[in-house]
Amino acid sequence: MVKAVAVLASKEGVSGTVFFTQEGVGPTTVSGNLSGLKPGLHGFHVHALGDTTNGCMSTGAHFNPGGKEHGAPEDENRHAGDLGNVKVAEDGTASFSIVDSQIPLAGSNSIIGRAVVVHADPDDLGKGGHELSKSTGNAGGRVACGIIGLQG
Ligand SMILES: [Cu+2]
Ligand SMILES: [Zn+2]
Repeated sequence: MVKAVAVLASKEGVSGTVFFTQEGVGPTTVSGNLSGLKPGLHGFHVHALGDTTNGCMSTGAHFNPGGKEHGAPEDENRHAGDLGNVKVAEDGTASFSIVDSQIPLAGSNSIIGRAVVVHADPDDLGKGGHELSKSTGNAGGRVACGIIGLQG
């Protein structure tokens, strides 16, 4: 079992912890809690770079080793980093558990050292018809992020 964790914090008061586990070459389970967010859906992605020198802006684009378009987690044509949305309750918190097969914790497409990003707005999953739908899901600003690191 490989385990990883990302600690999220932001100047806007968003905080949280996201855990990743993978057994062998099976799917990766992503679970965690967030707080300080506006109620509703928020885009949730793995971005390519674990670089926060310029805050969440320097984490690059959605992790996309397959050179595909932005999409929903269940789509064939999606970025590996496209984890869809997290749903935030009226109290500003979210807790979630996502199982995904495109974000391994080992091997050439490993997400270790990359970043998890929470956005200000809903991810339209590539279907919104906006000019950004096929690249970012038009999910708005990056309100919190954390670097994905190995956990013992
Ligand atoms: Cu993103
Ligand atoms: Zn994407």
